[in-house]
Amino acid sequence: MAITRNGCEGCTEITCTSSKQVLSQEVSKGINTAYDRVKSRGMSACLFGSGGTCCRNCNMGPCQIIDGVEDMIGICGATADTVAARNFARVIAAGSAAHTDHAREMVKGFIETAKGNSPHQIKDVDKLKKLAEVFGIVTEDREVNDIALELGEKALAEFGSQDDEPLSMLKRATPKRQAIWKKLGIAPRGIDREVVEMMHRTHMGVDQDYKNIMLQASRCALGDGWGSSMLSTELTDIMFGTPVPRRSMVDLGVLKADQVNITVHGHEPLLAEALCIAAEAPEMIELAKKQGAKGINLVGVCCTGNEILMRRGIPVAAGFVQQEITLATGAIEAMVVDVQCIMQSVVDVAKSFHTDIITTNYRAKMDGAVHIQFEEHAALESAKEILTRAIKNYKKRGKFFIPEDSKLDVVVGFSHETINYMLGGRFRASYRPLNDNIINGRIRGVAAIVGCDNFQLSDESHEIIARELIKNNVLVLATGCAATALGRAGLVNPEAAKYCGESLAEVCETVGMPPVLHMGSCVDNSRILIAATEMVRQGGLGDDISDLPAIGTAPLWMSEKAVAIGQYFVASGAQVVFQDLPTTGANKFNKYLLEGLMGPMGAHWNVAKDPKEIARIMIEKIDAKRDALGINKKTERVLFDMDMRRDLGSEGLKDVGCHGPAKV
Ligand code: SF4
Ligand code: MSK
Repeated sequence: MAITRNGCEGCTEITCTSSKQVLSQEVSKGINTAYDRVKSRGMSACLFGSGGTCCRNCNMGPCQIIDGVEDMIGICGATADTVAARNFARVIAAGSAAHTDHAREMVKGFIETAKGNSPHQIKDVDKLKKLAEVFGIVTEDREVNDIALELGEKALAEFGSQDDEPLSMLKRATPKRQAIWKKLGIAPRGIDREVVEMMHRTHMGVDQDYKNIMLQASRCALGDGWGSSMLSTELTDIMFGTPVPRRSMVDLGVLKADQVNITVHGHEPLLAEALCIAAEAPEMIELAKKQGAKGINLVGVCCTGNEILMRRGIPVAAGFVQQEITLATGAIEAMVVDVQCIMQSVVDVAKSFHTDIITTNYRAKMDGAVHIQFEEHAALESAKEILTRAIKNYKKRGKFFIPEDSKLDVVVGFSHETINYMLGGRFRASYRPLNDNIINGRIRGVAAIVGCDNFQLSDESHEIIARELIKNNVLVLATGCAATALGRAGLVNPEAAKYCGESLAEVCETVGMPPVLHMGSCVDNSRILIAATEMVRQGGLGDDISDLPAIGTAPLWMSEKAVAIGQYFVASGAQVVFQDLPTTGANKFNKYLLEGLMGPMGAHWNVAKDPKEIARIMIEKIDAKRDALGINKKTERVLFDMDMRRDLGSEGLKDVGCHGPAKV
């Protein structure tokens, strides 16, 4: 039995039914997965690495520091706190860089769309105009594409801006938060600049004060949350459509025995959207039929999956931890990948089958994969070339196994606009009903469960936390692979109201919404920032995000992006709870993250290993905010009468394009 970095035994056991089913079949015999590798590693993780005190920032090292031991500081004199802070800040810089490079591609794709050089069009004109206003762009009496082009160009300029002016999107934050950023000098300027400055300040012999390092780490993370991630989400919505509630399915049972199965895996939706359009082209369907298939079944993996799930209702087969297992079904003709979270091992797993791994982005190639460059200016042609290669593999398919019963209904598409309409109705869209329900105690608070899944920690954590929260009347917002895991657990569905505490169940049943609202991919955590800010703006819950009875967790974080997200939540005033942080080897710095950030930021990190303990902390923090707001009084329970149902907007889901709670 392996001992993981947490010293925890046995948490590598797979609990997911569909994964277990696939791995128990003859077809997947001999396939080596990450679960096997974690088990066979047979040694504890390096204490210096996991505690954050191994430094290799210069060639006098690597230096392994032991906090409190005189001779065990760096050759240069760097202390454990400096080293751990530099390492932590570099994780944030790397995570922010990933979101930023993704966002830049989306903005460039948006500009090409505005110029008419892509198969896409501006779909959400209302949102375009609202965002244009944020950038000070005149919208009256102008062509849609004209406004979009100016917006795209202004947005692109913010990546490389050398001015000391704060990013335009920061204006969307509460005045109090903007004042905090200004006072601390952490309002991000150019998005790329903050990553560069972070890397510079963590170079040998530059910033050696952990508190000062965390100021820049916050600025860098805010440049991600309120800059690149928010730009990506908003421009993607404008171009591909802002998500509205729709039904779909998750888990490996969405693969189809008699169709060409193609998975799209990664993050940038430009390619996935083009594949969706191309897969409907008559000549592609005809080609599939010629190969003996009944059609083309495009399904998602990881966050590209979440993007097309949210906007098109295309099923998600798997989250991060299931990517190898998806291939081990033997039923995949091609796994088409772009950037981020693609394990190199998928190439090896695919070799046991007829499956092609198709890389599509010059920045992300893999030895042994087929590379077909996706060209945005010829998006449909690229997409068709990729599909053709995949379709032609269908005839080569050998033995396969699809766990057909493993597919769960989900209702997804909860953008912050949807939540607005859903609760307030089309004609009086507002967060007022949500705030009122929090104030009157029907909804105890709001919790975000976001981020990855991970082979080193129990894969049931998301579900355990979510069940505890909704049982205690806490509404859950979910993104990324966490949302997929919660979908697999049957919680992203209005019927899951039966697992809620009485008052949250009543709200969910009245509106017809799930108690876990799927808000999209990992860049879409910026939706949560906007939703939280709207709640503040609506009134009655304080004057900053830090006053809200709201909290986030990324329990199974794997990617550096999750730490960047955690830090932009904290620097925006929202507390977060993770299962571990690579900072435990540095006492003062660790304490600063877990307590000290409260002073300047109004929020801090929390750590708890056990999922039930995470839920307990989240509820405790929510209650503390309710106490501070003076809304934690026990109120007499009031049953919903017809007027209250109308107030809650029981027509909500219908308003945004669906047909009422029962038929969403
Ligand atoms: Fe060692 Fe200092 Fe160089 Fe880091 S920067 S490797 S602590 S000498
Ligand atoms: S894909 S970053 S494992 S959420 Fe966004 Fe999932 Fe985390 Fe990758």
